[in-house]
Amino acid sequence: MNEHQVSRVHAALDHFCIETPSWGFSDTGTRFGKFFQDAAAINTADKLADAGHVHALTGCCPTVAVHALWDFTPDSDPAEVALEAHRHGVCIGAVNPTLFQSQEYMLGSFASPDPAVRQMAISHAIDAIDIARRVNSKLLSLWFPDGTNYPGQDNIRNRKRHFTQALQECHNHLDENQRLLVEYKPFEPAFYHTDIADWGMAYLLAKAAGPRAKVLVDTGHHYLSQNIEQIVAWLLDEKMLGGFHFNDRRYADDDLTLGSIDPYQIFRIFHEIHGYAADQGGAYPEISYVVDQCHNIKPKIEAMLQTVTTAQQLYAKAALVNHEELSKHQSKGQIVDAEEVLKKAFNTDVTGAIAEWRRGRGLGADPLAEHRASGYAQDAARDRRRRREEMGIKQTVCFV
Ligand code: PSV
Ligand code: MN
Repeated sequence: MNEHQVSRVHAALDHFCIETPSWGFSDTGTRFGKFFQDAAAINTADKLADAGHVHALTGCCPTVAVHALWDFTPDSDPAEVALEAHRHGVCIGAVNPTLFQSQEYMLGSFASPDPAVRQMAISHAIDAIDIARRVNSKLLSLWFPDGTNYPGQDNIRNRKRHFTQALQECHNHLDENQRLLVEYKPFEPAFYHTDIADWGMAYLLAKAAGPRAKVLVDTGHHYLSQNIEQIVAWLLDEKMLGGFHFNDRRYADDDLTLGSIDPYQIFRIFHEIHGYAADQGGAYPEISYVVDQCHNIKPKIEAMLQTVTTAQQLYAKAALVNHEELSKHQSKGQIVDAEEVLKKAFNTDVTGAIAEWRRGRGLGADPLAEHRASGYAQDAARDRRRRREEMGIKQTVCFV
């Protein structure tokens, strides 16, 4: 890599932050069960400690996404949670209302046919906006389980209108500096139709909700072979891209660690973002990058570090695309040369430049190796095993 390339990598890393999810540090699994780890977080304080540790090692994860019902009990003081985060060197990021586990939501939340349930869901989302305000977060991130399981089960157009109204109501409660993100998903847990099934539906609902509503792209929430970078390009062009939930998948919403299956796809997504910024004279749009993964058979922190460092690498590689050369080839229809511009950037080894960037910030060159050498996981396992015993929690553990 020449000096110019190294400085492009450094400039990209200087502004690239990725938020870790509180739920990525606790025991999670699939619907077929969980495999327990002693070192997994028991409570919100543990999750924030783990998130702080990941940030201390990587220097690029200063915020933590939280889920309203998982991280805030009805009697907990949000300001205390924010303080706890600060104690670990991080801040609270996106606040996610939890609209998918209460029994009332069997037929949906914002789109439930029962007006009382719709009201309950809206009140919970408004409470989450209040939590966001009190923890100084600018983001309310909304995902809904809503949909139906059988043809004829409910009126799809009515449900769409319920969503529009409810999102408008939420939008009315936002502060000037807060934003609302609408996430889409084609199926699961509803299997006949999902109310916000794709980016077009999320786009229309966000538009109808108000100017501070944008679309959130979860990379796992697409049908196989869908061109996600095209969706990203369109949303960027419409100024409607609000954020990402990053994970990888082989089949559907597999929630695997980022880049484990298809790193080139994430590179192509980042390329669209760098290309857009280049067209805007180097100004990057405000995009929230959040990890959303459920690594149930990898040690939690190691999996998080893998995802974060992979995101940095791919973001850095995509920053190396030579846009002038690319558009020259594009305008002449030089397909092979145009594609080679992307491949050349993707195949560049950025490891040295990233290590240098880390050293410049007083960080170790290899976060995973640093983590393993730190003994953090062993200490957490010992402490959390003892606390679980004291709490009367008995579980067979698969590994530390
Ligand atoms: C749903 O599959 C989802 O992607 C939403 O973003 C939730 O908030 C998250 O997963 C919870 O695991
Ligand atoms: Mn998600």
